[in-house]
Amino acid sequence: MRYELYYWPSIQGRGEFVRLALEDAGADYVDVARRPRGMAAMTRLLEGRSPRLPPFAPPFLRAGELLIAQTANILLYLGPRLGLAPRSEAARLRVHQLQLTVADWVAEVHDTHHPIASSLHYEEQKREARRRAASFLAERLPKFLGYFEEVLARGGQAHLAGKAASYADLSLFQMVAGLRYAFPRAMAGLESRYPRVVALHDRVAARPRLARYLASRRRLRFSRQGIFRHYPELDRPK
Ligand SMILES: N[C@@H](CCC(=O)N[C@@H](CS)C(=O)NCC(=O)O)C(=O)O
Repeated sequence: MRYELYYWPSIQGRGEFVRLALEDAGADYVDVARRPRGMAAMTRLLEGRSPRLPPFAPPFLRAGELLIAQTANILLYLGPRLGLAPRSEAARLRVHQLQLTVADWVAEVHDTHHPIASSLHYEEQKREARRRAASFLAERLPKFLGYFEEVLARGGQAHLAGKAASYADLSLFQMVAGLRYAFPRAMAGLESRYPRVVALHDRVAARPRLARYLASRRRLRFSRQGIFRHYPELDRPK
């Protein structure tokens, strides 16, 4: 099966959670919008008269006849096919639950720099962003990190869902990597409290296919266009 991933071509964004799974598995896939005329193809699917259920927003995935949107939903589908999901239904639901928690976390990270409206520039909501980021760093970031630390502690295994890695582990890696980029001072101050999360990040980064991907040009750089943005004034004060 050759998968077609549709996502904005110049940012990691939410598409990166899907890219990581495809790359880790060595799957055959096309990052459509990064190809010539790919953006037009993506726009057609978003704005054209078909399919019957159009995606609301990227990322979305074409897999044969299926067109699947919503990051966590795409990963729910891909997980078992890429060897990145546990076998039992109960364990798969647990991984999906963790992925939905990551989705909530991602939305909160986005809101640190765009607390009022995605359609406004950061510069037009700087004051609100400062307040939002301060509360995110003081309250929400420790709560999310602490939650995943506790899940790892209770599981007592190398990964969130047991011995083997799942797509939720890859996503947790991406959260740590993105947060380190966006909030280097806050993360440096917090990380020692979450040793299992940090160890998981390192374990995922060392997975052979992922390590090759992360060092390749296919891995887009973090930037001020994506979800994780570095604005020094939003980070913890020096
Ligand atoms: N809940 C969706 C959110 C998708 C989403 O917000 N996509 C962004 C890019 S990361 C977008 O293009 N949004 C356009 C819009 O919301 O109008 C998911 O997890 O996939």
